[in-house]
Amino acid sequence: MLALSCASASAQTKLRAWNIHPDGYPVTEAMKRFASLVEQNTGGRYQIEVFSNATLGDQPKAVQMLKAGEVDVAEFSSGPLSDAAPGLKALNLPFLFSDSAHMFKHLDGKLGERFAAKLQTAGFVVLGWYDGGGRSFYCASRTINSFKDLAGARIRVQQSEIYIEMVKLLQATPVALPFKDVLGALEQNTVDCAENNMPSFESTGHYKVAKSVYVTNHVVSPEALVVSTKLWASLSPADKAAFSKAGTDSATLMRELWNKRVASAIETVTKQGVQFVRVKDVAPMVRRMSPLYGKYMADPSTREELLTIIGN
Ligand code: BDP
Repeated sequence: MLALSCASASAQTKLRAWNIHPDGYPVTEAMKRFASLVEQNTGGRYQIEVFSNATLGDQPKAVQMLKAGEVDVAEFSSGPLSDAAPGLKALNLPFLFSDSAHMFKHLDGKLGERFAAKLQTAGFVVLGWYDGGGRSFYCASRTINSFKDLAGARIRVQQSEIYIEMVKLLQATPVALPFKDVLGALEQNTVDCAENNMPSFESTGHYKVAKSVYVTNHVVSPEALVVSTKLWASLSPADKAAFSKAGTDSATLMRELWNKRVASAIETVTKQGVQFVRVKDVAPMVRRMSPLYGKYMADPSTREELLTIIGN
């Protein structure tokens, strides 16, 4: 008995998971489900502790930590992830996907496998594609009736090259800040605007300061549940299958929770007086983004995927 319990105790591996969101957020709840399924599917040999609210560091740092195998599991937005795996940049191009269904049509198929292969080469093993939703601009100090009203604004962006490029093309000033610093920056008027999906706009409290949303859905992009290649290489084939199944199941849960949270976030912020202006015609904004399309179309690491998405 004693020998048995010692053997199982020593065979237990504790893993750390990085997460940027708070409790109750779809990403957090799906990661917790992933952790409990891994534990269950491996007979308790793997235990994952989810560290939420970016307590282990901001996202660019966590991307590097995961790549180096210093954390084992994480959930990343495709913006910061694409700085470590440039082949992913195609996924962040504005107006590429019309909505999440269009995006998952590709990601749940061959294209998802191709992106996952690129990520694996860069140190990240994808176990599930989560929904990053559609991102729109919102401002504290101005009402936006056209994308031209964003010109000259200081717009907070993720610490990611493609977002910086996008905002420059709007003739605005990109201010790259960690997620947790955005509310303070809006309050202190060191930025005028930010952009995000509705669940993050609501969960962070940005809506309390930024009351004007310009609904562009300019980026519809995925997020990825990943484990380090270091952890992956240490798993037996049976444990790999157990982790993969847990990842797929957690992504299914995430997407369900996401759709509900988008609806409830819009309801909450509307009650709090947020005004939405819907973009009437995206064509002028798309034209403004054309240098980005040109750049990534000419780039051999993104071209083939872009052509596949554009063609379907
Ligand atoms: C949220 C993403 C999160 C990003 C954040 C941001 O889920 O990963 O860090 O946006 O804008 O929607 O920084």
